[in-house]
Amino acid sequence: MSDLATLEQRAKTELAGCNIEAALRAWNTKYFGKTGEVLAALKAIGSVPHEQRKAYGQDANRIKETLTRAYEDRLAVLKERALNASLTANPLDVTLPGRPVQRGRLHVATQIMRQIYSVFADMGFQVYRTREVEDDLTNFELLNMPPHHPARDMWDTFHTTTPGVILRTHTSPGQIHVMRECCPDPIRVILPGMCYRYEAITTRSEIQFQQVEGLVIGAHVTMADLKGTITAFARRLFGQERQVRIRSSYFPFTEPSIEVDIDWPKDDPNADRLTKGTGWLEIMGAGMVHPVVLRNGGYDPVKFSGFAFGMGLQRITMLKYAIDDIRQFWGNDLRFLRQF
Ligand code: FA5
Repeated sequence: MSDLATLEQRAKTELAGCNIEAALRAWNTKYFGKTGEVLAALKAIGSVPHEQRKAYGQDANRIKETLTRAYEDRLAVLKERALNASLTANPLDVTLPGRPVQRGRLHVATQIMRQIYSVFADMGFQVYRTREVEDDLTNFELLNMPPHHPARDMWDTFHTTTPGVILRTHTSPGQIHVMRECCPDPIRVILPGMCYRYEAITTRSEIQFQQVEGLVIGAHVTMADLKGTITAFARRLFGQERQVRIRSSYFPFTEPSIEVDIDWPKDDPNADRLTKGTGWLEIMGAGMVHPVVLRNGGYDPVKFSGFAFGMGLQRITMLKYAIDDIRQFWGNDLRFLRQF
């Protein structure tokens, strides 16, 4: 009996000294584990002399219950203490607003591309996509530029390891693809896409840029239709106040050929630098489809005529927002991109 009293006292003192949960669990194993002292005391009931057995048994069971309750109480105290400690160490301010989720947006070039689609869709144009990797034949020869034609100098490009396979220098080879697919039906399409040129990068010229080609083929298509279409497009995209200038030019695949400029915003301090002092920036080349090209596309130039244009998407976007450097488009600087 005195052993039981000692056991109870010792267990209680040790329990009071347990200040962390791990120590408490070790205490529990020591007294209540398979070989624990409390279980040993209970097992010993059978070997106690008969006359003391009842009192011993009652006492052993009472100690078991007292210590179990004391253990549970101590565990609850330690858990609460640990919770309070973690709350004060890492205070959680539930009133703090959550971090805003970053929202993506369309690149400014894509936004303008979609505006261009919508302007031409209203004029009855369909979008036709063609390849970026072209053969020399379609990029040059079928557009009336045989090998060694001096006009090829205007469009130096990147070559693949397969001879005659290049990255297209303009969207004009798409004219051949769409004509061959649609012939002899009339055509009214735009062909958007990436172009590549091996040339010096400047504030107005990149080695990679997007163009939107236009092609209209029909029985009585005239230069007046081309002029009307381009002017209507420019008014819709830039507003009534901006000016459109049409100059005569030369392309091997159109005859006659023109180039189209838009006036740079007058109040922009970079106007002189970007327009080389002229006040204008060129946005496209255009003209009446050359009879050789019509024939290469399968159309009889006696019965059909057509116009084509190829505009630079980055130049158009620069003009719209007075962007002073074309390199911003692929620079991936979020400070630039977030403005649109
Ligand atoms: C052409 O590419 C002709 N294929 C356009 C054409 C199509 C003429 C159909 C007649 C009929 P050009 O090289 O001028 O032409 O380019 C057309 C437009 O693309 C330019 O006006 C300009 O807006 C844009 N552009 C040309 N080179 C670059 C460049 N390096 N960086 C950015 N934009 C460019």
